[in-house]
Amino acid sequence: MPETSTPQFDSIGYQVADGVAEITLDRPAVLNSFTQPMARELQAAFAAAAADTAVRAVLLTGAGRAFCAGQDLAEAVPPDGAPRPPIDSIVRTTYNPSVRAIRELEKPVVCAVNGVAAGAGANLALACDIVLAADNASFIQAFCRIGLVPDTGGTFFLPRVVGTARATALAMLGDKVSAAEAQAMGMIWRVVPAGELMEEARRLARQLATQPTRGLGLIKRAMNASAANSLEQQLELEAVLQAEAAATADFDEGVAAFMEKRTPEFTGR
Ligand code: T3D
Repeated sequence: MPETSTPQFDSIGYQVADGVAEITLDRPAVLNSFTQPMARELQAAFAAAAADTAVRAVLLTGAGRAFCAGQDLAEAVPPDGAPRPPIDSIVRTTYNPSVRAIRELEKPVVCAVNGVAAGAGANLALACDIVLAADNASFIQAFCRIGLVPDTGGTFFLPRVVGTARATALAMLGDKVSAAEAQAMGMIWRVVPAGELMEEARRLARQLATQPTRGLGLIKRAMNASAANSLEQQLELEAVLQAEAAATADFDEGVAAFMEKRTPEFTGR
């Protein structure tokens, strides 16, 4: 077994069990809104999950009654006339690397949206691979309510998952979208009764952690590229990725198990 040490953070929970790194946004008094230190910790947590071969899936959630209320507005606009930090720099150092950390991790990321997901919090959820939401959760593109533009990849992910018409209306109106509406418009994978959310999200993440990890990572690479590729480019990429997937021990195991009519035991190699 590789030696791993569990990193400790101030505003992020990080635990590894059963092949799953569970990452919890943990500033519940302010609905887990983002400060720059919290974002740095989130990025470090994803880096730890990437480096740890025992981690084969990630589960992202929030502590308390919210998933994440976006940027901590007290940090973005300090009271009493203190100088305001440049917002473009906050976006570049807080949100952009966090989205990249999720999209570039070649392991599945499940998001359990346990309550309101607003602003950057809503779009952080959309950056994940499979999103479950509690039936009392909601999604708000809150940016327009304070004169801002969706960030954290919102203008990338949202039109792709719900279409331009809905994405534009959500971004310009800032309406609260219930979990059921989010599922109906294809924004998330599934709504779960609030009391069952974490059990279901952990079951799903553990299930993913027993699957062919490298193959799942390659599926993610294909999905990432799909947004910008032509059909021809994507067909070629699929051929390249298939060669990489077929060279894994998990492919050998999957075929052998099929032929021998037994359950495969994937190792993530
Ligand atoms: O740097 C930049 O600005 C650029 C980057 C921008 C990225 C963004 O995410 S911009 C969008 C920022 N987020 C928002 O505008 C959402 C603000 N929050 C809300 O609209 C509401 O809190 C919610 C709709 C999310 C939830 O409403 P509700 O009624 O359930 O809760 P609440 O009472 O409003 O909030 C509870 C507490 O959390 C409250 O503190 P208190 O009064 O108990 O001491 C509230 O101030 C605090 N809180 C909630 N959201 C934030 C926050 N504190 C700081 N920043 C927040 N974003």
